[in-house]
Parts: sequence; C-alpha cells; structure tokens
Amino acid sequence: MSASDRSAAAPPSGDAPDSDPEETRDWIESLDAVIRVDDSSRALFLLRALDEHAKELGLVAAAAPFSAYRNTIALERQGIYPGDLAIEERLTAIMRWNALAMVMRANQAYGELGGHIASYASAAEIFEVGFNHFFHAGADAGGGDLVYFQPHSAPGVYARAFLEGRLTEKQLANFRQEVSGDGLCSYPHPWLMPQFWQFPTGSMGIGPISAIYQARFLRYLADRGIAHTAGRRVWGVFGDGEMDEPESVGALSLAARERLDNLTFIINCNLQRLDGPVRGNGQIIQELESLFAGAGWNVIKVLWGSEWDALFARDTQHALLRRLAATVDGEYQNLGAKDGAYNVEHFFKKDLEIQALVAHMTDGEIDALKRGGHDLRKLYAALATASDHRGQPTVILAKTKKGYGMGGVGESRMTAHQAKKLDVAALKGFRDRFQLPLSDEDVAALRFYRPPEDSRELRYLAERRAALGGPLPVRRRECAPVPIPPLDAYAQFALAADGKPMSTTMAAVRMLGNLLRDRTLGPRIVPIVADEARTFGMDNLFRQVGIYSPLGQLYEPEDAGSMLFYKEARDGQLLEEGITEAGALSSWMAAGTAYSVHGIAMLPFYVYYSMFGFQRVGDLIWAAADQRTRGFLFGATAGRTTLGGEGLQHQDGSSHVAAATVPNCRAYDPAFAYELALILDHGMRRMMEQQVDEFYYITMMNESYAQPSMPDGVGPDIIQGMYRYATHMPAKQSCQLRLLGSGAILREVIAAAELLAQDWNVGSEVFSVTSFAELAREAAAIERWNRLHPLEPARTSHVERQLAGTRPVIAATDYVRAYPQLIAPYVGGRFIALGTDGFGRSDNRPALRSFFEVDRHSIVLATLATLARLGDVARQSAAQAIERYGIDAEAATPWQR
Ligand SMILES: Cc1ncc(C[n+]2csc(CCOP(=O)(O)OP(=O)(O)O)c2C)c(N)n1
Ligand SMILES: [Mg+2]
Repeated sequence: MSASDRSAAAPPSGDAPDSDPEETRDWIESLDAVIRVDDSSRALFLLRALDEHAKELGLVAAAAPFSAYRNTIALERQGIYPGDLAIEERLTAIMRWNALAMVMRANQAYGELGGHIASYASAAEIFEVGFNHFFHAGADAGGGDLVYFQPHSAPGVYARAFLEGRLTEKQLANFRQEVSGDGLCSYPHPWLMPQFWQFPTGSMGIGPISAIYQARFLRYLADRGIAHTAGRRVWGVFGDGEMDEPESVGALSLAARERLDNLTFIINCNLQRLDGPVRGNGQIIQELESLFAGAGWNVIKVLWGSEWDALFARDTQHALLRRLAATVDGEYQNLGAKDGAYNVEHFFKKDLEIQALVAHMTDGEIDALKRGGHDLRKLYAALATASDHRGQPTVILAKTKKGYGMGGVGESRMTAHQAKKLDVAALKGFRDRFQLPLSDEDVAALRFYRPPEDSRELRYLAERRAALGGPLPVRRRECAPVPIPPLDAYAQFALAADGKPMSTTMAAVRMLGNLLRDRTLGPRIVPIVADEARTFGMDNLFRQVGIYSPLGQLYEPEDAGSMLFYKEARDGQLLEEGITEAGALSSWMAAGTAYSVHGIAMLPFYVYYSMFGFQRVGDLIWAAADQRTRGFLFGATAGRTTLGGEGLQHQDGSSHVAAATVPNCRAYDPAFAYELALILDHGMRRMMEQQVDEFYYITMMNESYAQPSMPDGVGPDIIQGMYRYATHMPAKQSCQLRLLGSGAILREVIAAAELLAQDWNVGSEVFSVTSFAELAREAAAIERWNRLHPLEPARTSHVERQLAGTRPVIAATDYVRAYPQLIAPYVGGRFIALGTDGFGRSDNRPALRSFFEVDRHSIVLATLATLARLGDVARQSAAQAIERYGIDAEAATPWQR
C-alpha cells in the first residue's frame, strides 16, 4: 500500500474517540499535500522522523501490526490485466465443473470415497491466475517453479490437466480409485503418481514448512555453485485453517531472515476450516497479517474484488472501511451465505453513511460484490507484485468464499467442507451461474466437459502454458547417477578395526568426513544437524566444509584461533538448522529429492537424536517417503540403555518399530563399525547409482567399545539383516541354541554366550542382527509367495535359513520387544525377545541394562529358563543363575515402573 492510500484508507487509530477531528484532518491533509507535491518516500521519511521524535519524548505508539481491512494494492497501482479475462473465466468455470463432477461421481458410484468440492471452489481463481500467468515450468524439468498445492484442492489440478490433455476422462472417472491402476490419488502423492505430483502436502502443515526449506535449498544450491536457481520460485497455496499447524508457521522467520524473495505463499482465506470458521470471533486475515509481518514477510492483502473499487472511492469518511474492519469472520461467513437483500438489511443499512454509499445499487448488484480472491485482476496484481518484490518472502492473503458457486448446499455454509452431494437443481444452478455449456442431461449425468481441441479456450490454455515453459506439475524420476567411491577409500579403518575402541557414531562421522573429501561425491553430500553437531562429534565439519549462511560470516568467531572454529560461509556445506527437527527434516527432504526437483542428485545425511526423529517428526518422514526422498537418517545417541544419563524423554526404544512401518525406509541397527560401513556403501549405491527410491535409517551409538575387524564373507548377510558372528561349543555341551543381538546389546549377547559356555555348559551360535525389519520384510514376502504358489517348491527366507530347525532363539535389543518380535513368525524354535519396554530413566549403562533385563545376566537367565522349560537343562540352573547374578526376582516388571 502506498503512503497516499494508506493515509486515505486507515481509520483513525483504534477505537479511541477523536477529541479534535479538525486537528486530525489538518495533520492528514498535510501528509496528503506532501505526497501530492513530493512522493510517498518523502512522506514515509516524515512519518519515521515523527515516530522517532515521539519515542524520544517517551510517546510509544502501540501501532497495530496490521493495516486497514482493504486491499494492499491500490487501484491506481493495479496495472492492466495481461490475459483474456473472458476466456480465463470460462476456463475457470469449466475446471470448477470437472472438479466437482469428479468428486461427486466418485461418491455416487462407490459410496464413501470422500473428496472435497468447496475448497477448490474457493481457490479456483487463485490456481488459474497462477497457472495462466505465473507458475513457470522448466522446459527441461530441471528449471521452473515449484508449486505446493493445497492437498484437498487436487481435483482442480486434475481438472486442469484433463483440459490440457494430460489426464484422460477415464482417469478423472477413477478419482480416488487407485487400486485397479488407472486412477487418481486423493491428494498429491508422488509415490502414487510419480510422474505427476512433486510434493506431498496431504498432512496439513507439511506443505508450508517444506516450501520454505525448498526455497532455501534453491539458494543453497546456487550459493554452492551446484545449480543455477535464480529466477526459480517456490509457490505455496495453502488454507487459512492450515496455518494453525505449528509446522505452517514454525519456519516463517527463517524465510525472512534468509531473505527468501523466491518464495510466495498464497493463503486462501475462505475464513473456514473443516468444522466451521477459522476465527469466528476474530479476523484470520488480520491475525495472519500481524504474524507474517512480525516474522518479516511482505504481506499483500487481496480482500475485495473490483466491484468494490467505486464504493471505496466514495467512502471518503471511511465509514464503510470502519464497518468492514469491525466485522468478525463469523459474520462475514453468515453474510457470505446470504443473498443481496439480506446483506443490505444486515450490513449496509446498519449505518446511514454506508447506506447512502449503496443507495443506487440493486440487491443483485450488492450480491455481485465479489471477494478479492475471486477477482482475477486483483489476484494478478498481487502475484505480480510478489514476484517483483525483493529482499523478503511474500504472503498473499486472498479473501474468498468457501464453496464459491455451490449455492445453498455449500457457499459459506458451516458444512461446506464436507458437502459432496448437490442435487440436480443445485447442479443446474451451478451451471447457470458459471454459464457452462452443458445440457440438462449432461448436468444430471455429471458429464465431464472438455471443449473441442481447436476451441479458443483450449488453444488459449495451451498457449499460456507453452509461454510458461510447459505443463505443471510434472515430476521427473531420474537423473545422472553419481559414482560412489570404493569402501576402502573411506572406511578402511572400520573394515580392519582390529579391536580399536570407537563408538559407531565416531565411525560414522569419520566415514562422512572422508566421503566429503571425495571429489565427485563429496560436493553432493549435504550434512544436516539440528544443533547437535558437537554432541555427535561432528564439530570438525564446521571447519572442514563450513556452515551454510547466505550472509557469509559477519563477525569474528570467538574460537577463530582454534582448529575447528565455527566457520559460517556462503558456500558452506553443512546445514546447521538450529533446534528444529521439523526444519532439518524439511531440508533433508529438499536435498534428498534434488535428483527429481533439480535433476541433480544430492545425498543428505541428517544426524540427530534418534528419539527426536520418528517419534517427533514421524509424519514428515512419512511425507519424505511419499516424496521418494533418497538419503540417510542417522539416529544418533540411540538405544534406550545406551544413552545413559539423559533419561525418559531422550532414550529411544521405539524408533526401529516406527521405521519398520515405512515401506521404503530401510532401517538398520548395526553393532560394529564395519557393519555400518557396508550398509552405507550399499545404501549409497542403491540410491545414487541405481536410483532406487528408498532411504536409510541407521541408529548409531555413543558407547565406545572395541571394534572387531570384519570377518570374511559376511557382507551380503549384513545387508540381508543377520549373520553368524560366533559359535560356542563347550566340551561337555548340554545343548545348543541361538542368541540374537543387535546394536550395542549385541555385546551383551556375546558376553552372555561366553558365560553360558563357561559356567553352564550351554553352547550357542551368536548372530548379529543388523535389521529385524529387513529380515521380517523378506520373510513375509516369501511366506506370501509360498501361499500364492502352493504347488511350487517352497522358498525359504534368509532368517529361516539362518535359524533352521527348532532350537530355541533368544533375541535381545536396546528397543522394545516388538522390534525383535518382527521375525518371530519365521523362527521354528521357541522364540524369546528381550527388550526395553517401559519409560527410560537416567543411570549408567550397566544399571539400565540390568533394569530393563537386557544385560548379559538377564540374557543368561532367559536362556536357562527357556531351556529348563524345554527340559534341556535342570530347573535348578535358572534358580542358581538368579542367585549367582543377584537378580531381584520380585522386582516389578520394568514397564510398570
Ligand atoms: C495434519 C492434518 N490434520 C487434519 C487434516 C484433515 N483436514 C483436511 S482439510 C482440513 C480443513 C482445512 O481447512 P483450510 O486449511 O482452511 O482449507 P480450506 O479447505 O478451507 O481451503 C482438515 C482439518 C489433515 N489433512 N491433516
Ligand atoms: Mg479455509
């Protein structure tokens, strides 16, 4: 808003009565005069000078953090609409219809398939202005803009792709019917439509935070000289209700701080969410304006359509503006649902001055006063201004009506969000309102409408997209592979560790440091931390690769003299996100999908506190999986008993169970550095060379212990999930069984096997299980295959081969029992799982392992008790073990304590 229209529009401050209106007018007229004679910058200078002087005098004006309840862009600055309004309106109407028909047909045919009509109905103009004039597609798919679409407005995007000839009528008819093949998914899901959707937004809040970090990642790529991203823009079209999600607003300040003027949010302020108004008793637009402006964003409000311009021009005393500013959203919604006559009666007639303003208008004309978000011209001006704005991200707050055009069934109705059934009369009303060329029969049959190929509409549509570089969204699936260095180039120390003590975290960080030095792969690596680099011993990377900052380093770091000084640099490689796991995960997603979004494969390593991953930001990980992110998640300080002192909120005993539920997440809990090295090598080759859409979750421990060298021939088994680590055959062996361990608890299992052999004459095979989840996945798939092929020779899984026979199996991990139990159905013998179910707590590792009964003595006891029940050893053995090891048999179960 320019200074002149701000002064003309803003009602005098707040609700305070004006004790001297004449004096007020003098001041305002003086300002007007300055603007007339000079320009708005002079006026702004004067205002600032006045403000400073007032502060010196001790007068602190509590200025409202929001502007008047009107359009930010004044009519004079609106510019000329460059498109053909009539054709665009017709196209918008057709898309509205097809989107509506798609949802209704899915529901008519199959009952409760769901789908939404009212949201896209309110967003159609926003989408169309974007599609016709702003959303650039990269001709080579490596460039172009990135658009995050509001998920439940997907039918509108499909409707457009149908007109563009990119989707068939059959696909539209199969909206939300994906299982048989040619269907369209409910919301944007790259997993399900990998050539179409780029960004999953279905879970509210994930779109906004991902869009911010995506815009930041564009800058990162450019600043590091990896890709030219100037001119590319991230657009996010989101709902006003969605802005209540913490993720939606949690990264606003980052966007402003990093001056992401390549980012525009368009918030469809239809004032409603699912259940009702977003802020019935307030004004969501004003609230969002304060929030975004406070965070440092450029805010553009698009509240009123062109029909209002003449009214505002005559509203010299701001009577109308004042009334609009004083109307709460619940009332706007109510007025929006009612006709012109009701609006005249209940709004315009409430004030004599306002009544005079509209005295010449008919009820029909009043009814036709549109909200700004339905006016292509107003929207165009806003998007154009946003595109030109420098130094800040922009948010466009577009006021719309939910269910626009749905009439009595949906328009501004409380129930609009869920409305999916329009009767024939309502459908005809919709057709008439948008002047759709549909017969009564077409309407009743909900026929999709596509104008002839050579119609002006379709030609216009094609021309506009051609001018903007092609269709959108389009997702690419592959890019040039990146060669991975040989294992011994970066992990020799782990393969031949020879008993050297080291934690797996240390080993991982060392491998990462080495990989970063690789000339080809190194620059593609994106190390990411959320303020825990020092915790994991990664602070050497500060100096080695630098911390990314678009500003470089504007200060002398306190530790400048040290070898590992805190180096921020414009071409820094490490993303130090601060304490935001959601932000770090969003960066990881942006980097891990660069192969698709930018055509350049990047390899992100996000290293974090394992408890604050799947548990804290699991939904973002789920979205990353949907988005086909390739990269590594390193869950550090892992294990409920291995992270000693940190206690209940920090000790992770469950992330492997959650990870096992993400279909394309391959999760490992390695015990030894060489295992880690092999998994790393395998994962890198799969993702970077073979372009497989999967990601790797690896837990790493901070316990330092002797690292053995890699035995021969175990490589493939490590990747499959288990291998035999040791065999104990005592001379007077009474029986034999299998002991399974993973992560840090493998060492307890190894020790238990030794005790069993020495003290109890029990022989055992010890297996290191790198992944119960991978074992279970393969075994389940083979079981299924056997079920479906009853006449073929049965196949066996890796776990069945390794644990053939019926000897008992005792498994212990640092995670809840449910984790090792994943393989229970495929084990022939009796299967006992020991785990860390319950709340963690602070203590040293031996105390915690004894408490959770995953220490060597508990493993020995579990083994003897199992063998005793099977009659393989005497029952006294178990009793003796309890006594010998000082086990408190009457202690309450750990998960009840
Ligand atoms: C995390 C999450 N919670 C709840 C939902 C269910 N949901 C989908 S749309 C919606 C209402 C959205 O309102 P708004 O953002 O205002 O969008 P509108 O439809 O009004 O444009 C809700 C609650 C969801 N998709 N994701
Ligand atoms: Mg809404």
